[in-house]
Formats: sequence, C-alpha cells, structure tokens
Amino acid sequence: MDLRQGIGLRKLGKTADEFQQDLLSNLYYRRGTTVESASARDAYETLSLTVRDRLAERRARTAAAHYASNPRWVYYLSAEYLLGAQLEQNLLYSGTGELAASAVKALGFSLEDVEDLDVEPGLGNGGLGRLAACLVDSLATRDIPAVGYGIRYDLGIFRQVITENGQTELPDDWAFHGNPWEFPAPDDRQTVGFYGHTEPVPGSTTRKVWVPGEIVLGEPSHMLVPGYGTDTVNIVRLWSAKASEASFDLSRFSAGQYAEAVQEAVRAENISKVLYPDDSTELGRELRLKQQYFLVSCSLRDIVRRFRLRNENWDEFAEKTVIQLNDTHPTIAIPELMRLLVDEYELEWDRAWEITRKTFAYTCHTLLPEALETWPVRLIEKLLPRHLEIIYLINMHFLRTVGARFPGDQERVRRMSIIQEEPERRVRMAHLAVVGTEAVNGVAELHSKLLRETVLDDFAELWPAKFQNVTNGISPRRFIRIANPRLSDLITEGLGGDGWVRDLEKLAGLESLADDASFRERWRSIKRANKVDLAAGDPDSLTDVMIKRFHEYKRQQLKLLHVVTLYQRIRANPAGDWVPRTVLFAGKAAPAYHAAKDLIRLIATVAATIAADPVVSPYLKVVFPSNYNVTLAEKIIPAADLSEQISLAGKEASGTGNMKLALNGAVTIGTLDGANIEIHARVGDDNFFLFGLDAYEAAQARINGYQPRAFYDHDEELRAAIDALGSGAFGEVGHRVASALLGWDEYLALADYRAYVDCQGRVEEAWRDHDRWTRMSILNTAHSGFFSSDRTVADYAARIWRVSPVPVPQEN
Ligand code: 73E
Repeated sequence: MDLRQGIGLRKLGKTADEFQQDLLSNLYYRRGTTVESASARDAYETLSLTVRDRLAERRARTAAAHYASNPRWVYYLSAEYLLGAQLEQNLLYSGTGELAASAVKALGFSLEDVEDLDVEPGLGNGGLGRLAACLVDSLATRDIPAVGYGIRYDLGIFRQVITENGQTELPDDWAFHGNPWEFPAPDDRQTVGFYGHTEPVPGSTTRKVWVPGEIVLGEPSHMLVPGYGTDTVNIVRLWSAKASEASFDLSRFSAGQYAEAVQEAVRAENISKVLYPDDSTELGRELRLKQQYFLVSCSLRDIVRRFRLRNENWDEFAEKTVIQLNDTHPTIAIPELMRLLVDEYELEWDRAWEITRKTFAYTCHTLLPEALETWPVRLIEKLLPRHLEIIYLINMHFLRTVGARFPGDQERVRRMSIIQEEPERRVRMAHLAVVGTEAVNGVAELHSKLLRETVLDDFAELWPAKFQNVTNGISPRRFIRIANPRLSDLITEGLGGDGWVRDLEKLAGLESLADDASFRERWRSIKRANKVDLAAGDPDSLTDVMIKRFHEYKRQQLKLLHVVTLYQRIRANPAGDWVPRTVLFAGKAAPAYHAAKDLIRLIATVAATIAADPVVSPYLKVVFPSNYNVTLAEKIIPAADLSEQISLAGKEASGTGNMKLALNGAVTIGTLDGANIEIHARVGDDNFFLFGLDAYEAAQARINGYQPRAFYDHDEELRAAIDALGSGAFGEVGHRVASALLGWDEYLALADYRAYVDCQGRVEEAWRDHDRWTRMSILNTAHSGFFSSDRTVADYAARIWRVSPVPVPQEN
C-alpha cells in the first residue's frame, strides 16, 4: 500500500462533540491528566495539541502533494523570525475558534484565559524578523512550496521593563513551559564543523579537504505554517545547537571537575543560546558569525538532502531550488554551497559557480553604512578556513570580470572587491551577496532606487538587470483580521463578504462607504472601543502612536521635542482650546546602544513630569508600555488614530508598522521615506500628513555643512524645548540628549522640527472635524490593499523566484 494515498486515517472531529472528544483524548493520553485536575495550562496545552493535530493532517496532505509534483522550492534563510502568538492564528486558520471556545469552557476555562498562556516566540528584533514571518504566512496562503529556515534561540529578544530609570533587560526564556507548537525532528540532525585547517587533495587543483577542529550538532524542530483559506501547511524549521556525545568529559567529571567536564558541551550549545539584541548595527562578535554559519550549514545540508530524495542530476539543482537570503546574515551560504559542490560532490568550479549563482537571491534591508555587515578576514580564516579560500577564489574571478569590463580602472576594482583592505582586511558580505546571486532586491521603491544610486551603484552599473524592487507587505490575517476583530466584522459587512482577507485589494470597495454617515459612525465607535480595550488614556483623546525599535534615525527625539513643545504651550495658556492627546511610545533599544536608551529614559521622565502636572495632564498624556512585541502591537495598532513615521528621509529602508497602522485606519504623519512614499501615493495628499526634507535635500544638507544651532537660534519654540531638556529639570540624561542635538544632530531633527510641529497643527485641525477625520481613517484602510504580504510574495514569485503554486487537494 502506498501510504501517501492514505492520509486522513484518523478522521478529526468536525462537530462540537467530536472536537470535545479529541480534546479529552489529548488531555488523557498526551497530557496525562484528568478533567478533575486540569489547570488552565493543561487546558492550553491540550487545546493547542488538538488544534495542531488538524494542521498536522493538512501538513501530511501538503507533503504528499509536494512530493508528487517535485516542484521548484523556495527556501527562505533568515536569522530572525517574529512569528507572534500561535494559538489564535491557528484557531483562525483551522476554523476551530468556536469549537475551541466551547470545549475549553466545558473544562471550566474561557478561551481568553487559555490564550493568555500562549507565549510568542521572540526570535527576532524588529521589522526584518516580522517580515520573514509575514512572508512565510503568505507563501503558504499562495500555495507555494516553501520552507523557512532559522535558529531556535533558547532566549529570544530580551523582555523589556520600563521604569522612570528607562529600560531594563531581562532574559526571555520563551519556551520555559514547553512549546506545544513545535515538532522536534532529531533524526534530521546535522553535523557542523568549525575551525581546523584545510588539506590539498592529491591530483586536484580546486578541491580541498577541510578538517574542522570543532564539531557541533544541529537539531531541527519545525513549526507548522498554515495558509489561510487553503489546505497548504508549510513549515519553519529551526535549528538548535547540541553538543556531540563525545564532548562530555567523563574522566574530568569522575575527578570532580564538574564545570570543566561540561565546558566543551556548554560552548557548543551556546551557539543557539541567545538572539543578538541588535538591530541595524553590527556587533563584531565571533559567536554571531558562528550562529550564521550554523544556520547556513544545517539548512543547506537539509536542502541538499531534500533535493536528492527526488533528483539525481546536479544540473537540476538550480531549477528545483531558490534560496532567498534575508539580508546578509546568511550570506556565508554562498561559499558553503560552493564547498559542498566542489569539495564534497566533486563538481568542477565553473559548473558549481553557475549552479550557486542561479540558486541564490538576496534581499537587502538597509542603507545605513554601519548596518552593512563586514567580517574581519582573520576571524573567518580562524573559524571557517576553507570558506575564506573559496571567498578569495570567488573574488578573483569576479575582479577579472570587473577588469575586463572596465580596463585599467583600479579604483573601481578596489571599491567593488569582496575584500576591504583598509583599515583592516575584512570581508564585505553585501558584495559577496551581490556577486553570488541571481537577483538583488530592496524593500521599497525609494530604498531600491537609493541602493542602485548609492551603496551598490558600481554593481548596478555592471549588472543592471540584477537589481529589483519588491515592496514589503504585512499579513492581513494577523494585523487586522486577528488584531482587530471589530473592524474586520464591519469591513466584511460593508463589503458583503470576507474575501478581502485573502485578496486585500478588495478593501478599495470601502471607498464609497466613507461617504455614508452611519458607516462612519460605526467606524468611529469601533476605534473608540479599541481604545477602551487598550486603556492607555482617555478614549476620546487623539491617540498618537510611535511604535518601533529605538534608533536615532527613526527620530523618537523629534517626537519628544514635539511633546515638550505641547507641554510648554499648554502651561503658557491653560485656558486654551487644546486637543486632548495621548502619546504612546513603545519599542526596545539595543542594550549597548546608549543614545537610544537615553531617549527611552528621557521619555519616561518627561511622561512622569506631565502626569504630575495638573494644568497639562488633562490635555496631554505620555504612556510607554513595556516590552513591545508582536502581541502588544496587535493591541496598540487597532486603537491608534495617528501613526508616527518620521524617520529622516533616506534612512528607513521600508518600515512595515506604517502599513499595519494605515490598514487599521490610523492616519500617518510622515516623511518621504521608505514605504511611506508608497502609502502617501495611494491614500493621497488629503489623507496623509506629509512634512520634512526629502532624501536628496537631507543628503544635501549634510554636504552643505548642516548647523543644528542655526535652527535653534532662529526658532523660539525649538529653543525653549531644547533648553527645557538641557536645563537639568529632566536630569543628566536630558542634558546629554540636548547637547547631542545641538552639537551634531546626526539625523537632522532640528532641521525638520518646524515643519513637523506645524504639520501636527494641521493634524489637530483635522481631528476636530470628526467627519473629516473618520473619512480619512476609512480611506487609509481602503487604500492599503497593496501592502498585503500576499502581494509581496506574488511579486517575488513572479519576478525573482519564478515559482508557481502547487495546490493541495482537499480532504475527501
Ligand atoms: O525599514 C526596515 C524594514 O521595514 C529595516 O530597518 C529593517 O527591515 C525591515 C523589513 O524589510 C532592517 N532590520 C535590519 N536591517 N534592516 C537588521 C540589521 C541587522 C540586524 C538585525 C536587523
């Protein structure tokens, strides 16, 4: 019997009674407890298993369909995934929400009690990690055979606690209670080498043998990634580092040297111990490079294993495989695939290079020079000696191409080389990623254009066709359907169906409803109800949110200057007709990024000062909830009226929070940066508050010798705000922030201050007119269809991956 034909052996219940039965059987047989003694955690674990079973059955059918069609696969390599909480998503995707509510109720719990126990795996820092999660969601939704590969960090992004002293970081042991959503697969364990040396292979000029000095095991587990409205269930496969058995030193243990006995094992397992809490700046740490190679080595071996299950001819590899590199973090995959093909499978260099180059594609997520990864040659030589040799060879061939195309242009060769020579020799990972791939893309139109015109201009000149734009997107399931059920229901009613959840461009149908007074009234009352739930401040106040990682280029400092200005205006004229505002900041700063942490602390201090001021506090409140993550974002976004997207133009590659907020009817105040430009183009000038320098003006201002003090001298309100911060009233930290702004102001906050504050005045004017504001809000949602990650995935599929859907037959 062909087992693949017989999936669905055990029929999973579809009625409430059957679901209840399945839940009970999991409670008894898998959880090993009883109805009488079931705790909320028992209910949570058991419900999760019951829901997971339904997805696992779809997973089995997906695998059978994929196996039968031997398709071209997308492999997404990412150092980060911010998947968000799983239970609510999986209830929605398996259509079991109501069954689940009644089943847990019979156990004596509410669905909310149980959902509160569902911990999100915080395996990422910010936008880049959440993008990976949205893309795998949409890959499954679009029926594209795909696997996401990542690292199963024991400790995810730190847990942040905000006090008046700013941010403190606590470890995030996210799987402390276990994780019911993952399947360990120890049989697919891989062996990863580090250090050691290389030896020549007699009779071969290209092949080498690498003799590693350390061996670590990579053990995978996978989480199910269901598509919405389809039967496809893909997986994300996450690797954990395990010490080999040999690394435990029994003789030392017997001699009482307990720490020494496990030291090697501890070192091995440290590789997947912790996520680097680092966004946009690189820590040059050996352990981080080890993590990158660990991810790459395990994943490539798994990809090759899967290819060889169905194929024999290496010439088919690039036909059947596309590997997308999520930024440069997994770029060591390029020399690693060369090593596998040349050293282990004995292919000729040129043939191996042809296959490698055709297999990979690279997404760049930044323009900040400090975020472009480079690794010291010495470090790669020590950790991955064979890879360095291969990188040198790749570079030699590449520089020959450059030399042939631009004879005598030594300066160009120096600029483009994969190896940077000064001040120390380093490997430029972005150059390696461009040279070793078929396609390179930026993540929003402006970003892709600036990549071509600035950081990667030489490469774009050499290979213009390689460079593309794929504007980022977000999952409409998580960021409106799940996060904002009230608004989703109203939209479904307004559009006469819920097809928009899979086809977000359908939201355009809301446009005509913006003129319907009773629809507007309901829209408005939903926003209010969401604010009541969030309980951040007066639900009738303008809820003004800035939620994102703390970084100077994002300019939380500019928002703070605005807050201080409002504070001073109200104090000066307490009887004025002020628009009540709740300003909500949320976000984490990298623990070593002192300027960003200073800002958090200063905001917390200003918030406390305002709260203690009886004159100002009726009109202005500043709140800073701790530990911004996907779960908290899902609560804040539906309640937002105003979305702050005020990065210095030319610095934010795309942004995705901007899309989530617009989709939920927040109106944006923003600069011409990243995807703001594309939001502005779609919602139109009337429904977007645009201000500030554009990317070219900002670059020009720096070149022309920008003087922040000139803005301070000529703007009385700005001067008053900075003086207040610097006065000592907000402590030493206020002084530091004020002098950084006056002294250098790297991101031109003072240059954009007046335009920003005046634009906020126009925001208030619009807010006072309820009908006008609500219309703007509806039109923002109506024109957000383009920002679905389903569209992003369709773009990648058509233009970069060249893959087609493989539908999964329905259960019969
Ligand atoms: O603009 C965002 C973008 O929306 C960008 O800053 C972010 O990626 C998002 C998704 O495309 C990003 N993160 C990183 N670089 N760009 C990064 C860099 C180093 C470590 C971790 C993350």
